[in-house]
Amino acid sequence: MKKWIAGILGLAAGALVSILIFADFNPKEEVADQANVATNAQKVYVPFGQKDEYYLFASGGHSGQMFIYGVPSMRHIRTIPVFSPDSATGWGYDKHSKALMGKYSWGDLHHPALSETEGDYDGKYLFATDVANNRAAVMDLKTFSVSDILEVPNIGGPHCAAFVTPNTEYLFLPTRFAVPLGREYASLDEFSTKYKGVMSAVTFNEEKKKLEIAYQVALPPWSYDLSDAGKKISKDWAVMTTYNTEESTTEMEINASQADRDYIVLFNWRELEKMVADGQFDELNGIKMVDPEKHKGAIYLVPTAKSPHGVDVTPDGTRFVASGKLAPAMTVFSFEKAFKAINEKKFAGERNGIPVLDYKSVMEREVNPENALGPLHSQFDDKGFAYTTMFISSEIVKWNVATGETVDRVPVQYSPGHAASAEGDTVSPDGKYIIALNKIAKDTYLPVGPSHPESMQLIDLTGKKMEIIQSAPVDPEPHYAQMIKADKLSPLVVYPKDEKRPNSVWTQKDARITRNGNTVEVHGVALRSKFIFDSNAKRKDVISVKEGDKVVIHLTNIDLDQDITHGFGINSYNLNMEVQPGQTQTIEFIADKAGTYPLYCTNFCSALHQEMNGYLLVEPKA
Ligand code: K7E
Ligand code: CUA
Repeated sequence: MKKWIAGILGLAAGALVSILIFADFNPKEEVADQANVATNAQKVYVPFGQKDEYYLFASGGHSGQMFIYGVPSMRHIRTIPVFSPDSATGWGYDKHSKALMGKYSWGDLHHPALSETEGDYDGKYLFATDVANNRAAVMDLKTFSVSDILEVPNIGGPHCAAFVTPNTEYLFLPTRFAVPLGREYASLDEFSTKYKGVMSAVTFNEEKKKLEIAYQVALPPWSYDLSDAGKKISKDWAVMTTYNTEESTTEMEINASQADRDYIVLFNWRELEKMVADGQFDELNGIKMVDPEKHKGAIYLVPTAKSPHGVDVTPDGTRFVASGKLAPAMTVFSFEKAFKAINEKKFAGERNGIPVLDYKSVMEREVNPENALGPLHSQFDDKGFAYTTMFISSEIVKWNVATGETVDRVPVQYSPGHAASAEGDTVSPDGKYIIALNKIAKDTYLPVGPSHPESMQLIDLTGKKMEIIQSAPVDPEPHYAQMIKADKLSPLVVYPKDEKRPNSVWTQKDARITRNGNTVEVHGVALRSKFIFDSNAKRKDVISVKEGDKVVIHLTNIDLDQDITHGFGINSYNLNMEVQPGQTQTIEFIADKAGTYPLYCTNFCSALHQEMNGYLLVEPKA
């Protein structure tokens, strides 16, 4: 009986809903919408033979990789393996990448940063850091591959990186987790005295293609969050947010949000550089460590709304904008006001020996769009507008930096972390597009089980209203991305032939196998469609070794032809590498399993690719 009544009520409710829907239905609007869909489709359609206008370099989060998309098509073009192995490219298997990966097999890549010249992306290099295992990486945009990975000692989780200074003088790596100085054992009861939030200044030696640590700073044991480098008038400075200035050591979810205010750390890296040159540092594990309590004059604190997440410097370098995360507001601060307070030594006190500036004397305005919740990160355009992601209310809010006025908002699906605007972190953003990097896709795409992909939504900024024109599912996890004009990059077509390159072989007749004690060294070539390891042998595509031998295989791809990549996999030896046109790669292993092992080209390279194989013969020990 009850069910029956409920059924009738349900039907009635359904009818009411249909009436409301039909009452709302306007055929004209429907037609207009279709026209809109068609225009939007045109905006993102990149016809065959044409290329996308921008590259988007998107963080792969805990996949450890870097994803590359074309904008506006939003097509995934390539993945650059960085902190995790990748059998498709042999990353983590060949000698070079294996050495760079060291003992780690995963990473958590949060923030890509393009190299800059005069505050503009120069298209030369791309940096990234690994929160999981304290590493920094640099990719060369000539080859779209990693040139160096540096493990940074003394730190715990460089989350707030990488961001570069206007001429790529430094990339700074502030950390999420405080650890005891030198990462010694220390009880958490000694958190406030022994633990530190260590920030590292890393430089890139372009000639050697190496990352190096210039110095570190032993900051108070707080969690440092998103950071940004200054520009123009603030070019010698950088800012980073903090949370857990409560210094709690457990149940952070509650305990790290007690105080009404946390801080923005404002630091002058030119001053820090001078201090280090003047010997104002202690040495720890071979690294110059600056203690701001002892050496003053470079670091200041600006109080801000509790537990901020992002802080972003405006393109003209005059302001920095902090986003509240827990407070529903963005706070705009003035660099000029901060410099004035610092020059006049007008401080509101000290915290852990670091001067605290007076909030009111540095703050320009608090921006509080109605019902907007969970502001995380801001991007900018060329017209003085900021675009802030609202994690909780799932939208992007466009507002005027100079007046604080909200001008537009667009709902996104769902919960955006960062957004990335075209040339957004430069002194001259393009203002054409912004991409919302959403944490949750829910019902947006074909379902693939309980967990769904994340999503990116492309938003057109050229009209009066922001308009979503494309959406793409992405693998975990889009934290941040940078969008650069494609014509700023000029990638190699083939690796240039270089006869002096160590272990390279450029003709079939120079291919050889040599033995030195227990080491067998192969200098081979790969070409369509064969391997030649030993030009004098009866079977030129066979490598014969003895069980227990160390085998070193150098392989040069002598097809100097666009996109003719060869692979090299050894059946059941868990080895694979890729050799791009003109490249020499090396793989090293111990032949610890006797037997017969087919080897083959793993990258489809010609009509006779399937014939491109040979054998590794491992003769058993007597
Ligand atoms: Cu906001 Cu790691 Cu940039 Cu993710 S962080 S969202
Ligand atoms: Cu070479 Cu397939």
